[in-house]
Amino acid sequence: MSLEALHTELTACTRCPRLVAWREQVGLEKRRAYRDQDYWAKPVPGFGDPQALLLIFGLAPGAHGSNRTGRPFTGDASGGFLYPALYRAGLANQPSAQFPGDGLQLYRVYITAAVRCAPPGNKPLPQELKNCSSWTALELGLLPKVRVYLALGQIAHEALLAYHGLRKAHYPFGHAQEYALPGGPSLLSSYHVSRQNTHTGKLTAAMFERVLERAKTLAGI
Ligand code: DU
Ligand code: SF4
Repeated sequence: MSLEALHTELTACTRCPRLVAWREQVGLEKRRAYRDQDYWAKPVPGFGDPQALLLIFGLAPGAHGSNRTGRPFTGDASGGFLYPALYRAGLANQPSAQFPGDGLQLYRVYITAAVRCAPPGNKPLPQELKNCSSWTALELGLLPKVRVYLALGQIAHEALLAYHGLRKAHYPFGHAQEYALPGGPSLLSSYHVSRQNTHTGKLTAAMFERVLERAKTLAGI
């Protein structure tokens, strides 16, 4: 199966009833600034280079970000931090990410998330994480060159451990913490790029730049 075929199947997924209801409700109610737009309001497929060496693994779509635009981290504050950082690191051709078709391209990087539908309060339930892990398995299976995972936040970190059948007690999450997973890629983790972290100084641009440089070194980019 190709990534395009997978993404077509994915966008029809209705496995999590709570998330189906939420993604659609947000898409109908909208945020005032976006009231003239049609929200995507479906599962959000991954984006980037199919030959990626580095996989950036997020938590879930933002209600008014990728749940609106249909592309990971596109159109909200998280993406407004992430994509300029990727651009400065030489991993993207432009710093801005507004909507699919804006010309954005990633180099040697692919972005997806643990959960592909926007969850209330940005908090997926354990069952929802489990449901979406089968899409993770399919998507990662189509990205054979990935050498490094960059997990954004503890939930993403633990979802990748679960995917590899590893116990989270043996691989605790920490900012800039890294592990060589047995038989798998390296796992490097960062605080999530959410507004909550970037606007409070918990995650600064300099901190994230160092993590990206480390990810590039580990991946051989
Ligand atoms: O149609 P395509 O060239 O396979 O690209 C699909 C999609 O992926 C497009 O929106 C650009 C993006 N992409 C990328 O970001 N980096 C690449 O190296 C190749 C494709
Ligand atoms: Fe399907 Fe994942 Fe969305 Fe659940 S979160 S409905 S498994 S795409």
